[in-house]
Amino acid sequence: MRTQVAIIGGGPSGLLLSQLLHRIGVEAVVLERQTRDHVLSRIRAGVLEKGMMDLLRQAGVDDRARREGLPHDGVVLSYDDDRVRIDFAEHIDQPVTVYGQTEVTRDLYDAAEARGTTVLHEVSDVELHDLDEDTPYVTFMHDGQEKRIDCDFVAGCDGFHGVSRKSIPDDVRRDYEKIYPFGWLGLLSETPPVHDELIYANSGRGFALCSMRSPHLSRYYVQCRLDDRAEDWSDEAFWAELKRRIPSEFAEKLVTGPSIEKSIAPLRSFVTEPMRWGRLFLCGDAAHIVPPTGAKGLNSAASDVHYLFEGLSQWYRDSDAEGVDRYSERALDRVWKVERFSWWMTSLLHRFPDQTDFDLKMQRAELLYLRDTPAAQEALALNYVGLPY
Ligand code: FAS
Ligand code: PHB
Repeated sequence: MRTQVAIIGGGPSGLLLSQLLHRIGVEAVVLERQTRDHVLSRIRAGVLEKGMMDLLRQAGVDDRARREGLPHDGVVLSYDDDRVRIDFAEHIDQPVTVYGQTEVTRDLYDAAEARGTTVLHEVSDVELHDLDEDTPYVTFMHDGQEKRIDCDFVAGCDGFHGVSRKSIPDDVRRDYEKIYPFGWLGLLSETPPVHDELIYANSGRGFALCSMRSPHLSRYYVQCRLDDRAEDWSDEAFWAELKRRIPSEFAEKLVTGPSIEKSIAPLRSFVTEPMRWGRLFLCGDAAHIVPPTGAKGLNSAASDVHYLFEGLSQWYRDSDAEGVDRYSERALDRVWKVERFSWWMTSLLHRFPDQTDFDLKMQRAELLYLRDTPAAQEALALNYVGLPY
């Protein structure tokens, strides 16, 4: 088999890139190790930056997101019963859109099917070859047979546990990592959200987040221990803990109900450099991970896809390598700013096991400074709604 771009991974990064390339007549094949249903069963991100919405429009896949997505002009941060609303409209007049990653991925899969772009599911043993040559190729197992795809480029969109990052030689690649001493226990419930905007809460018992997917579907998180298991938490225990962590005004009106999904995500900051080696380009979680506190994971995958798509377009349209040659530098410049914001939000809003009384005073002072300082609110708003590409 031959194609122009072999894409490893059928998550949001790989699917979005394949649909953008299709729009300009560049052929791509997506190799995904799971079934479509398995990919769609994952409950992950919930907030889309304008840049992501614009890319979905560019890919011709934004209809449902614009119809069903919820534009949000602000977000609430609280510290026990103190709180501040960050008003996006006041500072930058650019909303975010609350629309689940699951729905983004579903829309991308539907577009791939409607347009006949190739997504091979349940592949295994994917290996990347001759990446430092002009004629790279990919081998893999599919339907019980060994297959080979010859291509011009390989896009490594296969997430943190994929094969692509590890295909860059150890003496070329440098990894940067910070592991946080807690996780997030997430719960999805068919209940009305407790507030019409997201609430990020820092309390004496730890962090909590009140989010949503629609006016009838809520998504909540509480900071939990690394050795916690989702099955250790009854719904009642989750709701009781959430109520203790959010401001009492909201706790009193929280509508609880049975969980339809409950899972724990570990938190880490991670970046690999470079994001390009020869004809291989890493995108999204394959290259970097952020703690979800800044709602940046999916959105920074989107900015990678933007830079890579621009570079590939330049290559195929103008036979100009400038965009692909500068991909890693451009993508990493924004990635590190997003890593900083996600680390800062996580440090501001969580309780750490080794925190001293002085550390707690610093956290509280940071939140009160935010509450009382428009310039600080503007800085947070700029990062939350999305830095420019
Ligand atoms: P993905 O991991 O989504 O997709 C990679 C795909 O590659 C997967 O479908 C995988 O099956 C496939 N793959 C892996 N290895 C392969 C191989 N060898 N061959 C073929 N295919 C292979 N972000 C937020 O903004 N907010 C959140 O609340 C949030 N919560 C998260 C919770 C969890 C548990 C996780 C893991 C991530 C969360 N994220 C969140 C981040 C998440 O949204 C990612 O940023 C987003 O999925 C990135 O998309 P991709 O880069 O496509 O990677
Ligand atoms: C979510 O709705 O899942 C969500 C929203 C904002 C975050 C993290 C997760 O920062």
